[in-house]
Amino acid sequence: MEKLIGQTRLVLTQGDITQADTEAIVNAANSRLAGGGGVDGAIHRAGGPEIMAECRKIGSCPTGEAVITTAGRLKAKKVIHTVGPIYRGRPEDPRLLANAYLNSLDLAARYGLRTVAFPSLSTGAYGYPLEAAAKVALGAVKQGIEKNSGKFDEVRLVLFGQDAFDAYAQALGQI
Ligand code: AR6
Repeated sequence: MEKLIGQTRLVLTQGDITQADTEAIVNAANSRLAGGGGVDGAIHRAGGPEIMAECRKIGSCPTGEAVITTAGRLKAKKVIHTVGPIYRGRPEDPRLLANAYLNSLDLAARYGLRTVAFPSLSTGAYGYPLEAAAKVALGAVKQGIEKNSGKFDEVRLVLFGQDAFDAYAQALGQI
């Protein structure tokens, strides 16, 4: 499923982001860049120890911001690590979630990475409700594409499972 935003394809797919053939893949990290479960665990396992070695040098990343490392053995050239909010139903949750997408796209644009794959940030261990997260995510991705006009060929959301895909498909119809 996809939608054209300017010259950029915004694509929804279902699958495992570690297999994505985009130039950059985004990791749903924690602010200590310490590794963990979910997508974070899968990316470090598939990409190998070089990624964690660079994360250690960087040290940390505040919620809503993004940092970049090698992608090790992955097909991607770079991994962008961003930190979504732990969902608590606070008014700042959507802003922090949007910032994670926006800052990741700004970083990709700055590095000349023209294709970027995201997982559904914050909707696993961090507990952000899927429907609400999908709206914020796609709104922020659209804004990030428009802000970095001409910098991306494709921005892809790689969704894990049918429920996540359905939530994003519905939100895509609303942006
Ligand atoms: N490819 C794509 N999506 C995936 C994959 C995969 N291989 N594996 C899981 N998902 P989560 P968060 C989906 O928990 O909520 C970690 O421990 C998953 O179904 O990975 O941002 C970090 O170290 C869910 O929809 O990230 C942090 O401590 C989505 O990815 C914390 O979890 C995000 O789930 C971050 O929590």
